[in-house]
Amino acid sequence: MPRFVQPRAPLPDLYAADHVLQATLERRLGEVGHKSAAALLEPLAAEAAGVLHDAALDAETTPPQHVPYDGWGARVDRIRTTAGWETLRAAAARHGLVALPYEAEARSTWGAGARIVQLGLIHLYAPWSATFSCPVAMSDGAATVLAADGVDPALRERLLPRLLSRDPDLAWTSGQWMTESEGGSDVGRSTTRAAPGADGSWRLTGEKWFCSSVTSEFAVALARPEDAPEGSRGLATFVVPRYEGPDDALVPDRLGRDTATGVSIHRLKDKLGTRALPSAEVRLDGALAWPVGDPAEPGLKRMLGLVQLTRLHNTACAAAGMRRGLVMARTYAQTREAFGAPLWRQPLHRETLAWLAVDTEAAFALGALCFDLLGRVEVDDDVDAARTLRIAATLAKASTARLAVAAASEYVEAFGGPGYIEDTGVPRLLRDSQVLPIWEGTTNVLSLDVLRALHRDRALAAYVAHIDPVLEAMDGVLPTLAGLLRPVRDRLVERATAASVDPASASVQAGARSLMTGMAHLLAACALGEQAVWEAERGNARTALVAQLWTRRRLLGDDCAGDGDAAFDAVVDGAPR
Ligand code: MFK
Repeated sequence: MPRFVQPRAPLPDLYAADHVLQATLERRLGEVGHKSAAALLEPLAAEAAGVLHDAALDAETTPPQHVPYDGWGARVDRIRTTAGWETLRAAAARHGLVALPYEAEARSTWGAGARIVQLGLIHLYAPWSATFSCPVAMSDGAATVLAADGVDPALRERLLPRLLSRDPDLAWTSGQWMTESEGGSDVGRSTTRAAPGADGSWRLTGEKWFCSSVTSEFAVALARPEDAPEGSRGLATFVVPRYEGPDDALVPDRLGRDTATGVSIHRLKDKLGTRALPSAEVRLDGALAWPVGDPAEPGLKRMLGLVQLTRLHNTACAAAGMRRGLVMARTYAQTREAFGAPLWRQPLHRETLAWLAVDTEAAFALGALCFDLLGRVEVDDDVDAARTLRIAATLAKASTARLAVAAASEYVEAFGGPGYIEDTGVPRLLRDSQVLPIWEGTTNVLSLDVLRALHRDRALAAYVAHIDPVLEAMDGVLPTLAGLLRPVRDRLVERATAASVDPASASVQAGARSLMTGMAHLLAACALGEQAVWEAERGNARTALVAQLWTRRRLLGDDCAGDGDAAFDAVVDGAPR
């Protein structure tokens, strides 16, 4: 009897099959803008499903290695990475994953929408990048920090063109050395010290505990200048070169370069996931550093400019990872038969995938909202967008990371036994998703950040100023959805108002995660609702259905049993309604 082998499910065209991405680009960029964005996104999608997919497999299969000493006993602290990792690095540069939103041509083509095009790039690249998305995120954050006011122009001129280069031989990436073992979330406890030198440079001494992408050419680091006060207000932001010697020497043989004097690597982290990404414990002993801005000004605020960017990337990566799981599970459901029918024709499997698709679309809508706000801040100097982004970035990062972990567990299960087997590539979805709620602020830390934003930064006014016009726009076109959302809005505003009065009280803090989740899910419903109004006006009620399912399930606690199966064609496969 022939041996049964489950047919391998082929990957679809990742751009053509992504109706949500396409509809978002069409609305936010217009027909012409969408067309020029597609010219960039289609080739990347083809690479992601081909050469980058294989490169990621190579990078995952052979994790990076720390080589502390050379054969003669000299301390070298080299990190060996694979050819696959290098391919992913080069692709990120070539496709302008970091560069595009800073480029004059992109800004003149898409205006504030350049950030939406970047979101499309991240969406297609990140899930197939073996987490090269992490150095991409940190480099984008570093570029923003270096471009900000108050930065020494010479430092900016030396580093920014490298971060924004599309030439893989010239392009650099940046790390983010923030975390210390005393102060992971509580960054104010950091103990790394900074001492000024005579030439404008500084020397840093201390221990950095979680330094991802430790092969990057430099890192943005926090340290406390001598005589600065304790706590977060005493910290300042610095750039630390990772390698010794003049900048140009870094280019020909990046990984063979000598580690900078005063920088040493204790070891690489043995992590649950993101295994291709070299994350290290780093010792600084008088390491050379350059201040980013005036080291006498409170530096955490500058660093949080970087962190806000990485939180947005985290959101984009969460949604993109969910999309990857959905694509894989949907194609598997097409090829896998059990109990006499392919999985995708079986009501309970359809129900499961449909709800995952709803969550994926909501996460993507939140990401698109945030990238749109960011673009408007950068290109249009939109002060209102900046206020909304302050709270939206935190809500989006915290809520989508949780959704991504829950979804990844379901995707693994959707494959049955093969989902638990390493060389199917499926378990990695779960392992890699678990980092999303941890780095760049845990769910609880970000929930408390929401309280601080409500109390100190008057974030509720910005939140309401964003939500209310969306609800008004829905009134005429999608009155049922608006009718469902209004009481939710009123209840949440009441809770947020009460919380903002006394954010330090035990009961308010204990309820912070629930408040954060409610506010984030309402924001997502409105992001879906905006898209739904636009589509409904063009005769398609597909996203209205998604928005309504999301609202009933995530905001009203409705079980909605069976509704996912009925909505499968529209929600999962994008059939118009
Ligand atoms: C896939 C892509 C992923 C990318 C991966 C990158 C891997 C990198 C690995 C890592 O480095 S992960 C480590 C990241 N660490 C964190 O995210 C820290 C988490 N902890 C927090 O966010 C805490 O809330 C915080 C450290 C900010 C609390 O410290 P404080 O001293 O209580 O801060 P405070 O007083 O709330 O804020 C200090 C300043 O920052 C204030 O400005 P002023 O000094 O002018 O008053 C705040 O307004 C400002 N600020 C705080 N949170 C902000 C913010 N500004 C904008 N957005 C925020 N969210």
